[in-house]
Amino acid sequence: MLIPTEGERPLRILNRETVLIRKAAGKRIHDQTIAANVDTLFIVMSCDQDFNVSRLERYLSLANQAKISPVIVLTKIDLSADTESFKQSVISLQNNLRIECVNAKDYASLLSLRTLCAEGQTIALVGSSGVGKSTLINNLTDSDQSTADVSIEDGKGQHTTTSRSLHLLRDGGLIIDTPGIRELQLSDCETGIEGTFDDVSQFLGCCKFSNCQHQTEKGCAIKDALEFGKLELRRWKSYQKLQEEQRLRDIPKYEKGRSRKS
Ligand SMILES: Nc1nc2c(ncn2[C@@H]2O[C@H](COP(=O)(O)OP(=O)(O)OP(=O)(O)O)[C@@H](O)[C@H]2O)c(=O)[nH]1
Ligand SMILES: [Mg+2]
Ligand SMILES: [Zn+2]
Repeated sequence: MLIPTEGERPLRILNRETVLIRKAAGKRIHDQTIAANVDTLFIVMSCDQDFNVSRLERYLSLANQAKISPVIVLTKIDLSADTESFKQSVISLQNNLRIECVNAKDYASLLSLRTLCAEGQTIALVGSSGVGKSTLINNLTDSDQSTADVSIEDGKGQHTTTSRSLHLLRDGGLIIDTPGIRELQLSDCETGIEGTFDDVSQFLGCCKFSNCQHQTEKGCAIKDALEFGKLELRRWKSYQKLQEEQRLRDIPKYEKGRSRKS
């Protein structure tokens, strides 16, 4: 971990060019900055029961909102009999999405990730507890972050990393370890969601009625797209869920009950 030594003072505070923000856990609505001036977001997910496409869509929305290049890092390929099927589920999510399948414990397997680790590059890691974020850091840097085995019963991590930390990559760049987040709550993220779901957005605004609710209306472009197999139902539902969360986030608390009933 990079800790300023005695006598070292910040020379300059850089402007925030990119900011990763999430909604903080808890009842009160407030934002929490995860990291700033990040070039690449490693979205880490393991090839086991942690794997979840909807959660990946959440993380992709976060990256797209911040205009940070996402890389999906699928870990624990050494423990999976069918890495290819995990990879195939990810490929369709976004055009030109970079996917790297690794054994985070094996340095040789990280060769392709290292091309992103050069001097001048800053990387942040996000993903559930136990997927191997700190293991990756330990192999890409000279740091010694604590790691711990996942639970035998449910395969979940133990929330070993409890705070964010910045590390110098052996290849010259910087990398930020973060505590595991299982249920990422998006902050103001409408543009990021639209960007992540361009298969959906291409039909929005194409319905006959401009106030179409995409339910039973005639001339609904979304309904037609679903019916004719041009849009996947899971993607549409996932998009709706994220946008609904955005809508509720913007409604003051006392109105939320009313909004759900109506
Ligand atoms: N076999 C195998 N084990 C891995 C791999 N990646 C991580 N592990 C193991 O998975 C466990 C959890 O790894 P961590 O690096 O602590 O996971 P983390 O994402 O940092 O977890 P939190 O700090 O709790 O958020 C450790 O026992 C690692 O050795 C991998 O690619 N293959
Ligand atoms: Mg960790
Ligand atoms: Zn419609």
